[in-house]
Amino acid sequence: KKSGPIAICTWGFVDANKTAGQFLDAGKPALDAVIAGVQVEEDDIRNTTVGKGGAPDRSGEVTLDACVMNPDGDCGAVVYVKDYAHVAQLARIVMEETPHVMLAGEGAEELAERYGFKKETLLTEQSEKAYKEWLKSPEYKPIINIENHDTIGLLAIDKFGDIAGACTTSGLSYKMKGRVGDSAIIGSGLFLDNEIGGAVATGMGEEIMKTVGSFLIVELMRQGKTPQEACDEAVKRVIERNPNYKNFQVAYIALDKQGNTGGACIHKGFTYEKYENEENTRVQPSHILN
Ligand code: SD4
Repeated sequence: KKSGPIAICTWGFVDANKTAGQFLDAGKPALDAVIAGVQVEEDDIRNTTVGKGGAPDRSGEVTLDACVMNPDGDCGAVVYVKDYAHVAQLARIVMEETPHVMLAGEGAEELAERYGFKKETLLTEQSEKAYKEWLKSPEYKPIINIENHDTIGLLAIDKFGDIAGACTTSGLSYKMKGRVGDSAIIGSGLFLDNEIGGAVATGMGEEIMKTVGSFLIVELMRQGKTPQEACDEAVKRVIERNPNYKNFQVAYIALDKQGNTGGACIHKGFTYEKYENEENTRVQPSHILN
């Protein structure tokens, strides 16, 4: 079966996923589609976990992490980026225009400036207000499902059958200064192999990194598991090694080269979007806890 175009993304990001799907339908390469898709959320100030409007760290600063992968297996990532919202595109610049895979902080910001990215304040009136409220009793307690709006990871298969992916976030709200999560870590927040398929993650980044979740899923698919079976196994890996799993969310979605998709999470409430045959639908993944 020849698959594609297909786009899937974490959480309820209908507009982002449709944008990616429409790029694919227009014959654009998967990498263009995933970046255009996630940019919808990087620009949406209502999303408190991605780009502009993202929650700050506990010192009040918004810092973004993102990565991308293309069908050739090339990848790029940026971490701890201030003042530039389009970090998935910036990760692409790292991939395509530098000899490196990952740039952090000032170095990444200088690259953004050099490539004409728009410099802007990422803290909004709303996110500043929420931060000031949080400061009144500053407790670090990541929320499990932020109204089905959170980090966006997007995977796509284009008309040529090639797979690309992107993942972008402001990280966990009120994280420690300097904290970097899974979303920019190739193999954790995102991994793909154009021969096999791809996976992206959302939720408690520390747990995703400890189990290298997205890489695990792709390798399980390589061994013959379906995307659904592979996602289930990756969630199982997390809960087996951490008895505290009731207190955090981890969710994965995956697709294989044939266009099959799957998703799994710890806590019910996470969903993913799937665009195929010019239609976008919401999919309920499997879950461990109600
Ligand atoms: C992180 N995984 O920085 C991201 C945050 C996230 O649902 O996905 N929240 O750990």
